[in-house]
Amino acid sequence: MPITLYSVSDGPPSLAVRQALEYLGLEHKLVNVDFGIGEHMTEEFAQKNPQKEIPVLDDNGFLLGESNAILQYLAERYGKDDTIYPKDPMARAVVNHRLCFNLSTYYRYISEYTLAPMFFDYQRTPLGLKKTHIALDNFNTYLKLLGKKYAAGETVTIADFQLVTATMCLEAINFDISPWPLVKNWYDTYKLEHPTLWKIVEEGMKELEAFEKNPPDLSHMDHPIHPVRK
Ligand SMILES: N[C@@H](CCC(=O)N[C@@H](CS)C(=O)NCC(=O)O)C(=O)O
Repeated sequence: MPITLYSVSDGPPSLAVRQALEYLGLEHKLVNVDFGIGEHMTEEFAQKNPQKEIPVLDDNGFLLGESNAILQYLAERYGKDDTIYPKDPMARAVVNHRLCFNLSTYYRYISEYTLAPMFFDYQRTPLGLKKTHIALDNFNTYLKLLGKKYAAGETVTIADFQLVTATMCLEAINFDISPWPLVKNWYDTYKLEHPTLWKIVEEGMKELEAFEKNPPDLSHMDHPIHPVRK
């Protein structure tokens, strides 16, 4: 049985995992989960992921949620070498640090500012903007301290897959990242050096760009957490 990924076409965590599948050359089936109709909130989906979140990996019956865990699993199980997830403890610690930073701060702040008001009844506030600046300041500093081409070293790792998808949310709302020159340079380099991976991300970015201009109508949704725009 091939690998199945339950994903959403404009979801940054899904797009991060899709880049790993592409990079590793893994045959897989993509099952699109329809966020708009709340397919991920059904009891059937909860059997796959009790958190009712997308993505979920199904590797021959082995079910795994949380995109960071999925990336780590795919790289460890299927990586031909250890480039995208180094075995050396210090190099791996830096990758893990970036993955944690993305989950706790970078993607969190960026998605709260960019995506939440796109889909739900939230506003972009000065506090949200401040947090986004903090996220970018932090990442710019990490790039400076490391002094390498990519987020955790000279070559792309699974951390870049996440950080790139988070950064594209800013591009989708036409947010200028040039005041963070190292982030901008890293992002541009990634697009240039990894066009096939970037294409996966870009497709999601275009969808978000369209939603930014024409917000989706989710008024029918009964969301357990987010206020729905009526
Ligand atoms: N920490 C999770 C987050 C996944 C996540 O938040 N996915 C979004 C779609 S992009 C989702 O399923 N949200 C559920 C909802 O808003 O109802 C991961 O990295 O996999």
